[in-house]
Amino acid sequence: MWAMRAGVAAAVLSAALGVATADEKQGSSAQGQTGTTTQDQAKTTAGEQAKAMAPATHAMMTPSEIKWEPASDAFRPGAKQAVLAGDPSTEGAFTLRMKMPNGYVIRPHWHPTDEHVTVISGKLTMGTGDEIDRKAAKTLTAGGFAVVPRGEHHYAIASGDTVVQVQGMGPFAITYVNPADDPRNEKNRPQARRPAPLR
Ligand SMILES: [Cu+2]
Repeated sequence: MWAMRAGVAAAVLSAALGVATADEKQGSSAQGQTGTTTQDQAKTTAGEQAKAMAPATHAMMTPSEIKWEPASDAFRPGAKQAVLAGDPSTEGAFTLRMKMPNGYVIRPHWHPTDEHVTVISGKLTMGTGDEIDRKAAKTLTAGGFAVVPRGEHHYAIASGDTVVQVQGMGPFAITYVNPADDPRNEKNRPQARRPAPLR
């Protein structure tokens, strides 16, 4: 669900174009970390290992010190985001938060990496599949948690002002099941239908 500072947002969006590659890389490094097999570990390049093992940058913040910004243009207008740790556009662990207004919907989508979601406040109704099905979905209140494996199609709906924390291994990207739901597609943007101002 998620992204980022301006520069990071661009990188994450471009990462969406290289989903297969990112998926492969992530798959091998994720398996390497859990020590599944030595073969998998051998596939992990030295560079990836160095990045994965690099120490995190120290950070401590009160809730009021978190700096919010508009969510990336991969999301419909109205959501805000804050990257708390790491850089979702590159390899390595990241933590971000997303703030959504009441009724905000993230249409069915998937990510090239696993997504860990913790509800901080409000309510998030989540479900899996290619269509939103509120009866089959589950509503998570503050303290609720979900893991969405990479590639799994899922969706989310906020009830009340809602903040969620998203953690995972980058590069993080979002692909909508239905391209018509992707606000990055020029024709889906409301402003694209407005005439250009006369000069
Ligand atoms: Cu998601």
